[in-house]
Amino acid sequence: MRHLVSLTQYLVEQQRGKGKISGELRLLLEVVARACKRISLAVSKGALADVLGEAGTNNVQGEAQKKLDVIANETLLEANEWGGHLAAMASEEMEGVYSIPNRYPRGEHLLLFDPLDGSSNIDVNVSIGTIFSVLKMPEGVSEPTEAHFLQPGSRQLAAGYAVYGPSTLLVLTVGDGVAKFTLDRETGSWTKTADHVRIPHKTSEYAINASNARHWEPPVRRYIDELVAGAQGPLGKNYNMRWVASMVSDVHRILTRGGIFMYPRDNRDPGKAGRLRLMYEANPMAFLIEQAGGAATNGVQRMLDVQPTKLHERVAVFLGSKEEVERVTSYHQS
Ligand code: AFP
Repeated sequence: MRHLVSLTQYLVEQQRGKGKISGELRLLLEVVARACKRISLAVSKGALADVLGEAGTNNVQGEAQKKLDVIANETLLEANEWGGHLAAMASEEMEGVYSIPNRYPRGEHLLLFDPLDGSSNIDVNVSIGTIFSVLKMPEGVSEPTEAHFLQPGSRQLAAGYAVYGPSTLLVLTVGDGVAKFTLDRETGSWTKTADHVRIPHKTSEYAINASNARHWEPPVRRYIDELVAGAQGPLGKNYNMRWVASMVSDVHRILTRGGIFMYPRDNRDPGKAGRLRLMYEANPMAFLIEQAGGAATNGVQRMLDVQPTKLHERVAVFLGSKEEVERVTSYHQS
């Protein structure tokens, strides 16, 4: 029988064989993966379990919360608060930092997550996901605050996402490349189905919400015009476009077959640097993309070098196949 590698075995290898992660980080990742299984179960029940539609509340971003946003957030909090592997958590769905309650032991890690990314797709049965990022709690700090989370993405110890699609997948990096796991619903285990994933440097596929074109800044308009010009244009080849409006799904496609994903800042709201959040969307995805040989920038600098100033700050995102990301970034710099 073919030897199937489970997530646990992969993490034990990373801990004991390669010394890439600590025992506490291994426990953290296993707990997060287990929480994603529970979220996947809720998502898959859909209307049968009354998990669709609005929750009737707004999140810190002022966005109407879906019932599944709240369920996913609570699932991650409840799964992670008692294990002793975390000092605190932060979520797209919560304004402030969630410190581990005093009745539980505290660990040395910080966990950030977008519990359910792509919420606008829930009610139309399009793939959605969970994005997570792990940082180290600074030494000698007893009470974690927002300031302790404000570390550049290059400090991440691990990052990943679950995508709740035709199959439920977990895609993870601990700094030793990118591994993909498929949820085996018969055994309930995450089974490794790909390792050392590599993104092609070149691509013919791009992802952007083209309805915002009139709001884009000149470098983005120039780049998209060149893509649309195809073989007759300066890039000399035809391109295809995809936009799922679920970052996890678009990034998963890019990790699987290449492409470039863009959510640029636009002039709809000059105070906002785009729509996506740095700490729990752009940074974890940037870590994965770089580990797979791609590139990720905010248009002018490497994403993982951006110094955060606020927990929920937004950032322009250009990530995917290295050649295309470097091209559009160079247009911003020229
Ligand atoms: P929701 O979670 O509110 O659906 O937002 C999803 C998202 O943050 C990201 O997953 C998508 O790439 C992006 O927003 C889609 O934004 P547009 O709806 O403006 O295309």
